[in-house]
Amino acid sequence: MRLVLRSCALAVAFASVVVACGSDGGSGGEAGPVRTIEITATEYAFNGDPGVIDPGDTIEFAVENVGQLEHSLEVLSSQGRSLGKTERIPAGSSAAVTVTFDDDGVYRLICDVDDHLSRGQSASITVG
Ligand SMILES: [Cu+2]
Repeated sequence: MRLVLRSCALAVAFASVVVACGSDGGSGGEAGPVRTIEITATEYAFNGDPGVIDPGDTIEFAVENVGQLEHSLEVLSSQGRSLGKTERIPAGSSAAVTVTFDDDGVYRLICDVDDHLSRGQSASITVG
């Protein structure tokens, strides 16, 4: 019982720190600086160099479709939860999606257009 009470007090203290930081910041964004990673999409692959991504990093994936078909880029957590995705990108066009990686883990980039994922259009990104 004492443990439960103690963890509640900690949670309240942490929440008030977060609120204080938010009101001081003023710039609106709660995450760190955004870094852009350029990705190309084609049939049926993603190419690009994600470099090193640490927990807490906010990444903009700038996706250029250099293939002949529509593609998209969706980021999935290690639990398979969608963290964000671009719209469908016509051939020759570009789109971007911004994702914050909160935790260590292996994340996936997939294309959710038609059967592209089953054709192998995915990549993995290791964070931390
Ligand atoms: Cu695709």
